[in-house]
Formats: sequence, structure tokens, C-alpha cells
Amino acid sequence: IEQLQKKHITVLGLGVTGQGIVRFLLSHGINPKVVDSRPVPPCADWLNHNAPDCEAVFGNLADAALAQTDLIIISPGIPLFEQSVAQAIAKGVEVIGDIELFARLNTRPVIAVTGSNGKSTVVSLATEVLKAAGLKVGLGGNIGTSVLSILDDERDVYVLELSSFQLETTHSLACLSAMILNITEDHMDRYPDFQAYIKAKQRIYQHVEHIVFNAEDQHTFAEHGQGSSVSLTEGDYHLMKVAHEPYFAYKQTPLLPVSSLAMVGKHNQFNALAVLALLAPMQLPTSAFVTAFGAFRGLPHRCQLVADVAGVRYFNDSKATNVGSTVAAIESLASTKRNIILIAGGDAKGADLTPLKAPLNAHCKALFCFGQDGEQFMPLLRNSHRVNNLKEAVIAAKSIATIGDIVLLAPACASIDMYPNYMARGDEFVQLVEEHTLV
Ligand code: UMA
Ligand code: ADP
Repeated sequence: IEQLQKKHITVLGLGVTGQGIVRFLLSHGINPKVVDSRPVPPCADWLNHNAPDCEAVFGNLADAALAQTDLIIISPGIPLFEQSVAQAIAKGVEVIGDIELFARLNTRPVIAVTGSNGKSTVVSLATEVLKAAGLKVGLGGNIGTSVLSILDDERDVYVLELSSFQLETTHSLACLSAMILNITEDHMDRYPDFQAYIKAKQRIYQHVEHIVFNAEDQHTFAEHGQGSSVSLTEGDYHLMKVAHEPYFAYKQTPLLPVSSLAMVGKHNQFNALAVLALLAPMQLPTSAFVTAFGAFRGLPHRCQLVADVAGVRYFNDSKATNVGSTVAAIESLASTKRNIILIAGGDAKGADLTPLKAPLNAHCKALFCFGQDGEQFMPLLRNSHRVNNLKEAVIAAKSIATIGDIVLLAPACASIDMYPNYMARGDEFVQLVEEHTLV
């Protein structure tokens, strides 16, 4: 902190992250300069009221004299290749993220998770297990809470959800355990290629005591270090049958029955194994896992059953914002007949959609696509229809659904072309289902 107090600091970005950084610096008597390329960033009003002494530059980054500062603490939404930032780096200015600042100040054990899909579910379940064991847990990061806002002396342990964007600016995060859950294509509008995205995620393994990886996804393997693998079939943490009952197991030793997990779907069984592996170094009693696994029903907007009307089930998986998560949703809801009616589309972020083709053709009877990149979904399935919005999609899906069918919103796209965020998209779906399935 004393070192920070001697520096001229610029906080770049004034969203959730920027607000967390400014609040933290103010509490240590530091008045940073605050810069954002948006003319009115989300927390501009807050800054006006709470930090009138901070110099603020909103609008054009070129006006912010970024190269004349000692330290830039940057938000994850701004890429390091952004011209003004790249120029400052070239001039020798240090650029870090809030996770790096957290890492330099924290003294407690950290459990960290990244991956293309399942992060929020895994960190939330891990947090519930730690709480059930009586520990004081700080949960933060990409899940939506600034890590600096949870940094205090009271916590026993931190659970961090980290995005590839956050990892890009993180160098010294020491973790008790850390895992890359999986890597499938995402954010191709931000990275030059898939390798660059993998490289960013791999940074989580820089200083980890217990590395955890996905035995079935080589992109998650670490180059160095000790660790455990996870997979339903072939990991150190795996599933096994004991007297015909499936168990979560470690190296052929059953730990607890799969029936203890309230969440459904194969991908959530994988997530539960990931939690068992990540928390192994904490040496918690099995009872903590049993309590939390039974109580945690999953987060909203992730494969959530929202209605069962006349034998047709409606699932809201609005958080499926990339191809990998939509594939997981289709595969985990699939039955022996082609009973899924999929609603997809939005901002595809430059992704290659072809991995959807096989699961769509195996399990889906129709596809309704909407949004900015909706057209790109049309060739994936013969029975595809273009609609103008979610309302038309829900009405059309309902009209062809028969008993045993599933109507699934799993867009494989970000929502920003039509909604403020994925929650708003999911909420509208739930509302439409309620309105249009009432008989
Ligand atoms: N932006 C500008 N100019 C700026 C600053 C930001 O145009 O000067 C834009 C960014 O391009 C982005 C948006 O504003 O589109 C928000 O960026 P931000 O860095 O201000 O975001 P925060 O509000 O600080 O939220 C960030 C994470 N957002 C991103 O990484 C884009 C949040 O993850 C995270 O919860 C929060 O920090 C707390 O750690 C969101 C996200 O979408 C949920 N993450 C991506 C994902 O999960 O796929 C990685
Ligand atoms: P993230 O925080 O990485 O976005 P979430 O837990 O919010 O992850 O889930 C995002 C989407 O991915 C949801 O559609 C969810 O159903 C799906 N999902 C969850 N776990 C997995 C997994 N292990 N593999 C693939 N998809 C998953």
C-alpha cells in the first residue's frame, strides 16, 4: 500500500471493476485519475458523489495522457492492444488488473477457476461447501463482485472466478488450487486466434500448489506442476458404480453418491467432481459436501426448468453464450428421440458454429433463430426457421411442441445485440413462456 501511495495511478474503466478499484484506493487515501472511453460510464454518478476530488476523463482515451502515469489499473473489458494502452505500455508504464492488485495484497488461500463454461456454477458450489464447513469465504471476480471489495482480514479463504481477460493482466496470483474447466471457442472478437485465448487461460497455473485439469480436454493441461485430473470416466476424480448406484469417486474410492447432488445434467456432475478436486487440499469433512451438494440447486439462467405445460418442458439456458455451453445443454437434455426445439442466436462473437451441427442433427427436431447473427444458424439443421425476436420464437416453438418435447433457449451467443445482458434475455423468455403457455 505504501508503494501505491507514492505513485500516480490511473484507473482505466469505470464499471464494476473500476468502481471496486477506486473505492479501495480511496479507502487508503489515494485519489486516482479515472478514465473511461464511454462518455458516461456506468459508475460516473457514483464517482461524482463519492470522489469529487478525483480527476475524471471520459470519452476519448487519447485525451487521457495514459503514458504520463506510473501505474494503470485496467478493467477486463479493455484490451491491452487498445492503442492508447499499448502506447503507454511501450513507454514503460506498468499495467495491471484488479486481480493482480488483490494477489499482491492477499495473505489467505485462494481457490481459482477459469474455463469457457461452468465457472460460475463451480465457484458457487465450492463456496457453499466451504461455508457448510464453517469457513468464512470471499467469493468474487468474473462472477460479478469486485475482488478488491471482498479483500479483508476476516476471510479464511477466497474463491475466485477468473476470465481470460482478467488473467491477461495477472502475474503473481498464488493459488492453493486452480482449475481450467474446459476450453472451447469464445471471445474470438477479442483474440487474434484460439491459441491466444488458450494462452490467456493457461496463465491461471502460474503459481499453483494443486493444479486441477480436465482429463478430456488437453487445452486445460498444465505444462508444469503437480495435479489431479477430472472427468466423468477417466480422471483421478471420476464416477463409479457401487452396487448399481453411481458415486463421485477419487481413484476408485467412492466419496459420496451422485444422488446427493441436487443439480441435474452430466455437465453438473463434472462440475461437482471439479469442486471435490479443487477443495481436496482444504481437507474438509464429507458432511460439508453432502450438505452443500444437496442444497445448491444451480444458478438461474443455466439450464433452468421454468415450466412444464401439457408434457412440454421449457428450459431457460440464457447463460449459454457460446457454442460449447449450447452443446452441453443439448447433450444433457437429450433423450432417445429428437425431442428438443432449440431457440438460438444473438451476437456470435465471431465464433465457428459448426460444432453445433452434430448435436443439433442428433437431438433437435427444430431450430428457431433470431438476432444479429441468427442467419448463420440457418444451415446447421434442415428444419430451421428465422424469426424476428424471442416472442416469435416462443410462439412458434409452442405451436409445434408435442408431449415429451423440450423447448430450450440456449442461444450460443451474447445478448448485447438485443438486450442489456443475458439475465434480461432469460427473464423475457420466462415471461413469454408464462404468457403464451397459459391455456
Ligand atoms: N468499456 C469501454 N470503455 C472503457 C471500459 C469498458 O467501452 O473504458 C466496455 C467494455 O468493452 C465492455 C464493457 O464496457 O464491453 C464493460 O467493461 P468493464 O471492464 O467496465 O466491465 P466491468 O463492469 O468492470 O465488469 C467486469 C467483467 N466484464 C468484462 O470482462 C467485459 C464482468 O464480467 C465481471 O463480472 C466484473 O468485471 C467483476 O469482475 C462479465 C463478462 O461478461 C460478466 N465477462 C466475460 C464473460 O464471462 O464471458 C469475460
Ligand atoms: P460461466 O461462468 O463459465 O459462464 P456458468 O456456470 O455460468 O459458467 O454456465 C454457463 C453455461 O455453461 C450455462 O449454459 C451452463 O448450463 C453451461 N455449463 C455449465 N457447466 C458446464 C460444463 N462443465 N461444461 C459445459 N457447459 C457447462
